[in-house]
Amino acid sequence: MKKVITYGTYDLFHVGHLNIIKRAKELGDYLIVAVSSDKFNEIKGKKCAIPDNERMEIVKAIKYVDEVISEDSWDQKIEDIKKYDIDVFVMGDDWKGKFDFLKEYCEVVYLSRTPDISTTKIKKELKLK
Ligand code: C2G
Repeated sequence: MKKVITYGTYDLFHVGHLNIIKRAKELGDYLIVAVSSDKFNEIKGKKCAIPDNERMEIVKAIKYVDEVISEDSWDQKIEDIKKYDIDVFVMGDDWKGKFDFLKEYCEVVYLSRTPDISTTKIKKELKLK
């Protein structure tokens, strides 16, 4: 069984998030999505509109997703890849090159981002702070 993993905040879930999850699943048979906890988002300097438990619930409900885990630190990826026996690590290409160090543990794939949609854009349009 080919296992795939991807990481993200998935705040104000939108079609860009759905596209990368769908395409990540197409690269294997089993997809794990690591969703950033509120605690970790503070470290990332990201203020979420939606709390982590709800962001995880939404991602869990997506038919392409087999398992959801919490992302609590930048450096849990190697441990996750070993712990979950991951074959493919996937991220949007806004991260291109940033995770090449994982190549000694699994395949690293950067997929093109969906244009013209982002959580920041949605917040701006809704005039959220
Ligand atoms: N994404 C995309 N197209 C968009 C917006 C996002 O393909 N229009 C992808 C991103 O490239 C990422 C995933 O959707 O792979 C989740 O995006 P975010 O929720 O913004 O996650 P991010 O803040 O990039 O956190 O350790 C990695 C971090 O947790 C990634």
